[in-house]
Amino acid sequence: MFNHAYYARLGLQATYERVLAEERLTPEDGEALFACPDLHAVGALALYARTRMHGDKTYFVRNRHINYSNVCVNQCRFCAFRRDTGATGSFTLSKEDIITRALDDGGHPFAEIHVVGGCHPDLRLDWFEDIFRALKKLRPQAVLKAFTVVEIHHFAQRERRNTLEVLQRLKNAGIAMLTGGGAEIFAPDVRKSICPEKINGEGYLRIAGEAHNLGIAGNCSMLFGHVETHQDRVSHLCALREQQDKSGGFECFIPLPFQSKNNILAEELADKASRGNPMADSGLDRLRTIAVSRLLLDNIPHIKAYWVMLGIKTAQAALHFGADDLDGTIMEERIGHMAGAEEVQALDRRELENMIRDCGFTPVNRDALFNPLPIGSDIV
Ligand code: V47
Repeated sequence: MFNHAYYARLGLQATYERVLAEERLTPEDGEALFACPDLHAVGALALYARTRMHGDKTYFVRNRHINYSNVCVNQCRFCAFRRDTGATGSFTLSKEDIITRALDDGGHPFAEIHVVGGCHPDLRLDWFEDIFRALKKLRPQAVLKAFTVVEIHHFAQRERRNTLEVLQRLKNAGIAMLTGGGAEIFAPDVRKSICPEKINGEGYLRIAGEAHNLGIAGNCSMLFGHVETHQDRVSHLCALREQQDKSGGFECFIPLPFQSKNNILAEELADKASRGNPMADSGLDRLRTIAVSRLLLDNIPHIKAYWVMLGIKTAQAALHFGADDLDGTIMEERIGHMAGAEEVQALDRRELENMIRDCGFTPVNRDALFNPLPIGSDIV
């Protein structure tokens, strides 16, 4: 069924030919894939591209997320996590709390320690440097992954330094990788309406490029399913692809479906939905977005099906729609759960492996940088 003639009937003949010839897709291809009525035809192309890159491998990581604080100077309208200093529900962990969480690994070091919070008004860069140095000493095997580009910009502004200096200091303290959050949607009008204080798209990409040039890898992401259009998604993906051509440090792309509880944006959208919002969230839209991401991002090795925000069942289906990574054990997560994510807080290694095998793929235990780890290494 999924042959040349069928794609020609769908108006996707040129796209189909480009995928088979391993040629770069155009933004118009991306938009045609979003408009195509047959989701399976789009998914089949993404599965083809995913299989060419990774065979039947699906990656997972034994990791621990640590949210150091939810106090944040920004007021992103989609965020259910942030609080003002001293507000009900605000928290800031002590250095000791952070280290205790990272060491709570049953004696089997996590392959990734993932540290994010908000743009805190008071916590200084040297406070974090001490923590990362201590963690690196106590768990030299763990890859330290911390902050988004947005926090790098925040430290630079707050401490009157340039972003390169902030990045170099974090690298010296042991950070190997930046996390992928904070990209949201680059389209200036949408960005201004959903996260007005956040650094703009050009700034995001510039700092990501600086990190890559210093040898700090990173992930990248897109927050979708709110007020953006398909065209905004395609432009966002193409901007990431262009940056990757220049600096090459993005390991993985994470499509983050908007979680619609406890945030102002969700309230506004609920109001619109009652009047027939065409962008209303659906599982099928999530799968399609993952597939189009795989097809457009030909130079970013991995696509993550983040089970926390997609839900476990959709994350499993996503492995057939272009994703090749499930993220990991997580242990504790607040950003998605406070915004309505309904999955458990943690999965263990066996559960992740079974999820992958049940879908017909071969699990690969990895570290944060996607280096495969030896079979049988460390059980949690
Ligand atoms: O930066 C916030 C997003 C991000 C909502 O790098 C929301 O491997 C949906 O970036 N609905 C944090 N998304 C999560 C993140 C991440 C997660 C897992 C792995 C990695 C990685 C990165 O979550 C934020 C923001 O973009 N976010 N609120 C919401 N209501």
